[in-house]
Amino acid sequence: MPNDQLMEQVKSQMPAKRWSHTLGVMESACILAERFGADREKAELAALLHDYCKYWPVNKQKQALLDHDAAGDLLDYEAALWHGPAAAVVLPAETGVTDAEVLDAVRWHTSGREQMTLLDKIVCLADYIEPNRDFPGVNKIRQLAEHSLEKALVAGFDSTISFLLEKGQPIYPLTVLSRNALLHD
Ligand code: DGI
Ligand code: FE
Ligand code: FE
Ligand code: FE
Repeated sequence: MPNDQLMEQVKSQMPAKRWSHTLGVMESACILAERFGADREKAELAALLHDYCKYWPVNKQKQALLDHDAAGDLLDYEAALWHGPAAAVVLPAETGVTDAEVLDAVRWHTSGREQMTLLDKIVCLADYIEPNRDFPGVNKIRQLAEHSLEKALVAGFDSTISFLLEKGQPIYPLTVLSRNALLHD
């Protein structure tokens, strides 16, 4: 378990409900790390940190991205996509966490990326299936996660993409590229 001080610091960034979600992602990430042979400590740490900036005002998220030259094409898309990349750039100064694998898993937890690492996959999938999650199809994704990280993640991205289509929202191109890449992982 990461130290109490770091736990408290993350907790202080978010409302109670998001903290429960974070604890759920930590629990699921540990289970998936054991199941698929990833570093459990790193999976748990990335899960703890993944939504660090989720409740920051969007202008603060945007400023963090700009200050670190990390905005890329993100500002052309929904603000819902900014919190992972923003966390990845602010966490070293905010928390002292500098592990590049952990920061990458945080950075890519919403969209995925084309060559997802084992750790990226575990954090992204844990975010979908943690025990508090309840959306149509989540149990199917949990079932797939018993055996295949990739099949479960494709189902996760499919549910996000369907939801966005339903709402008439833009789909971030990297989300589609990640989903397609996972089909032949
Ligand atoms: O932060 P969480 O709620 O735990 O989960 P998340 O980081 O995976 O997703 C955050 C939000 O981002 C979610 O409401 C759906 C949205 N989202 C995910 N992928 C895309 C997206 N929004 C757009 N516009 N395009 C995407 O590709
Ligand atoms: Fe998130
Ligand atoms: Fe996610
Ligand atoms: Fe999350």
